[in-house]
Amino acid sequence: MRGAFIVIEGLDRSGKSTQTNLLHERIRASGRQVELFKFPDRTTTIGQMIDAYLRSQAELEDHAIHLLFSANRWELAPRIEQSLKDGKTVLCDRYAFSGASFTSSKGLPLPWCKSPDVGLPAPDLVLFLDITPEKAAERGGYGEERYEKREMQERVREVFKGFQDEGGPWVEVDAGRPLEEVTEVMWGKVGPLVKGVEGELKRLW
Ligand code: T5A
Ligand code: NA
Repeated sequence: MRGAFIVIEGLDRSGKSTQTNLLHERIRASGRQVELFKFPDRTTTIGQMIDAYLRSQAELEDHAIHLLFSANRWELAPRIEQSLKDGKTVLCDRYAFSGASFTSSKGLPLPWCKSPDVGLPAPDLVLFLDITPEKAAERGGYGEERYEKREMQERVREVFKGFQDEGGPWVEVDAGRPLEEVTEVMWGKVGPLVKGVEGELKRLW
């Protein structure tokens, strides 16, 4: 048995970080081992460049910033794999699906956007927190960062929906509902995986 790799995706302000933190606590409280990752991880050298870009304090060419987001996942991939080998559940707040969705929504071809992430660990479950851009905009803090604009979020949502149509371990969650209800729906999917999963870790895409 190895740990399960669980990715939480969704539009900006859909509640990913709130729900990922709640799941983290809940798994820990159940006595199981769990590791939390978040992308972008703004603490690394690459992450600091991404942070400056997102806060519009630095300009970067579209391909270049995309490759930095991917490099940020690659630099942490060995830690993700080790945690899974150690039997820990890995929760990941955003991953390569965000990478491909956001950059392709700027107009770059989707196959190109997916290419730098080929070979990264593939999740056993993706929980996609779906919310309308209107509802997301009503939540705190929206509009402060580069991509938090209505038209951009609408395009991103369409690309995310395309991943869902590809099949795979993709579960859509209505994130416009009250916080506790969303948590319960997510726990229903996550709970059965925290004792570990059988089989080799797969690779993207
Ligand atoms: N990006 C990311 C790329 O372009 N390429 C990539 O490869 C990657 C990985 C930053 C940006 O980077 C882009 C995508 C993003 O535009 P980020 O650091 O994850 O990504 O962004 P954050 O600003 O940290 O997070 P989000 O804006 O995405 O918000 P969350 O985590 O979805 O939402 P959360 O939990 O912070 O909640 C937002 C607010 O809503 C409330 C919360 O209390 C909070 O105030 N809330 C609810 N209110 C009512 N009902 C509910 N059910 C609620 N759930 C949460
Ligand atoms: Na977040």
